Amino acid sequence: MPADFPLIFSDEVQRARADARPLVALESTIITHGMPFPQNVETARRVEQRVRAAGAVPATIAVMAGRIRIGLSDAELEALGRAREAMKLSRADLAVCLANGRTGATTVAATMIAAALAGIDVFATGGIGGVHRGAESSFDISADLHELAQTRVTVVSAGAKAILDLPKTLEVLETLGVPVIAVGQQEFPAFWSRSSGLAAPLRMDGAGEIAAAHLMRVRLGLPGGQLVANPIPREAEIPREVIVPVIEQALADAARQGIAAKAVTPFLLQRLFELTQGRSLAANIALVFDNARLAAQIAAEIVQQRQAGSQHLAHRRA
Ligand code: PSU
Ligand code: MN
Repeated sequence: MPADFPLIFSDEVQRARADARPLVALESTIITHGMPFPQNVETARRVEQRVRAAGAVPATIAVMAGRIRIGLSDAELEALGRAREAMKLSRADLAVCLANGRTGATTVAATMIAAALAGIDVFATGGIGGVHRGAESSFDISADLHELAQTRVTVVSAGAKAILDLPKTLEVLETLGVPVIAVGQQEFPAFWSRSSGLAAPLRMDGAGEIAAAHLMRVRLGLPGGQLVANPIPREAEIPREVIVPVIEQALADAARQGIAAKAVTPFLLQRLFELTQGRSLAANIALVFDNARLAAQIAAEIVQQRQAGSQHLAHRRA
């Protein structure tokens, strides 16, 4: 990478790279646009701790003052969590934000781009963006889906948020050739609920298998990532029959207020928080923690399997 390339590693991430330790990328839009202060900052720190506890090194990604930052200090996390003016960056916005020297939070799409540039294989988040309800007239389909089709990062999520049109989201992912892998169950999970009523196209039961599939895609030269859909832990879930009517209410409020484009997802999350008296946020935090753990295990497996593979090859060549 040229010296003036706008990508900066934190000391912790730099050391992990030097020692070839497993890394897990974390997004920042969930901090700036997905959760209220101060729970956002506290959650971001605790997510990092979960990654460390599970044997990997966390790399929270954001753009600060025109540089892509791979790994943030505590003070930087706090500043981002308090920032009111941070841009919400997807693929389309990233270069403009950098060129203008501005600060912004990376969505799933932009975090995948940054992780790939930084050589990070695995990324943990809450839920990905997808096909919004009414997309047949609004055309609102998250750029996250196209990113999964072209950037080689394994994304650990709790499925897609049930505020979206989940059947259409799965159809688009299939069209784009993105493997959608439910973990430990046949059903595609729906973020706050373990169940969506929809079968996931693929199922795997552990980090080792998911890592092997990631490495197989590399060997085949396939671009694009994998979407891992890890159901929310049982004790934290909001059952479907409880959350669905609340979602209908939030969607009706959004329609009445004419909320559109980038503002839709943050508006709905905030409205659900109010309508459930904070229960949606508690569930969101619990699922992100569990995704951080699973992502760390996958990242560790990828490192191990890669080493085992190269030893195996060296042995065969000898
Ligand atoms: N999931 C969450 N909270 C969030 C998001 C996802 O639990 O804030 C963010 C992610 O950054 C995702 C983005 O990439 O919402 C999708 O936004 P849009 O639908 O505008 O593409
Ligand atoms: Mn959108």
